[in-house]
Amino acid sequence: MEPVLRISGHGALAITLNNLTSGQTAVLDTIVRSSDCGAGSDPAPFFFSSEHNTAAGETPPAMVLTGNPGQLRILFSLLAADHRIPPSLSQKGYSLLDNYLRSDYKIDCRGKVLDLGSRTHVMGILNVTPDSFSDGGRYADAEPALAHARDMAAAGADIIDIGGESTRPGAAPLAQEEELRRIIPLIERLSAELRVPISVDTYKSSVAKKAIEAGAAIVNDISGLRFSPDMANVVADTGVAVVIMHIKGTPRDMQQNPVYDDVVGEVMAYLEEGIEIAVKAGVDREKILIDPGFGFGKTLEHNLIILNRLQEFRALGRPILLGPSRKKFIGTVLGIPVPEQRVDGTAAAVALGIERGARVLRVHDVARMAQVAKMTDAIVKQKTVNRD
Ligand code: HH2
Repeated sequence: MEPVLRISGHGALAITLNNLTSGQTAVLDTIVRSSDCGAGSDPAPFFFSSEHNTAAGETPPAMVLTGNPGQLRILFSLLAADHRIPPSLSQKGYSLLDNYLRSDYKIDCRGKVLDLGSRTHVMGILNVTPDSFSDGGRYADAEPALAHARDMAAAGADIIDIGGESTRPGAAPLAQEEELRRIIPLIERLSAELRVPISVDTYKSSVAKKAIEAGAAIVNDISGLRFSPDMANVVADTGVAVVIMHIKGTPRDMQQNPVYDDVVGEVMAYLEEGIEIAVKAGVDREKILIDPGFGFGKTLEHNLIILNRLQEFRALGRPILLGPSRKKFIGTVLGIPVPEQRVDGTAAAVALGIERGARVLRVHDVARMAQVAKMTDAIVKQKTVNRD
């Protein structure tokens, strides 16, 4: 079995290594013990067995390697020079580190460049639907929809995400003609009028194609390019940016007892495969964003684990978009059944998400979440400056 590596932490990082052979573990142990890797005033790197995995029996325990980025780079260079260790291990280690520490993401959306490294960006939600879980019916007509999009742009939205089909739990698929009827005139108007890029929230490649012709610069696909076999080609051929989101099941059945062995590992694997599907079809990797998909085939606990361990998704090397806005998991924790009253809970999820690496927030309450993002950015930036 190939070694599998995971990373987390800031300052001192922790890399979890699964599937190491006992020989590889012994070599790594010797290398770590025999070198402080230029630790200086920092603690020396540490290599140990992860406790919660040692009772597993036949499967070797997960090992954990800790150290600051400089130390870990030195360790991987020592590993690369050791013939007993497969070269893939140190290569994976280097790319894991590079991805995890990367923050200079810039997404070119048909000439409108989103500099995600400079600050957290806000994607304002425009649901042109009669039945969305939070704002269904409010923007179903053209005039209120246009006014809301303009308001969100004025309030600080960096992207307007337009969706014609609700994907709330239990929702049935909508016919393509109706979805197009709802969104295309708005996309035409708003992409011509607003300075911010327009994103289309659809999993249908035929709808995405027409939306791009109408001016959309981003495809936001809740199925991560899986529901429409042609979606990756449409994105590749048109050169637009794409959000690859994780879902388990379909909107209709996704909340019927979703089960995972390892929710973070499985969601990451799905997103990684989605990135490979896109790149294979010819999509520029630099135009891909990833999203763990809050509420899409996840229990309350799954959503909380994902948010708590969001930093691990940075290992995929693509900017993270988060969509916790007003969702049920927030209502469940707070005991608030009305989605519009979940704004403070959304703010908590947004602030913590940014601290753990989210670069784009998909939200209903643009003005308030733009403030939360600005304040959280200021705190997070300060921490980074002090560490340097
Ligand atoms: N959530 C919803 C829809 N699209 N796209 C991304 N990338 N991430 C999300 O979390 C996400 C999404 C569901 O929320 P909403 O659009 O407000 O509701 P509805 O599907 O009922 O229209």
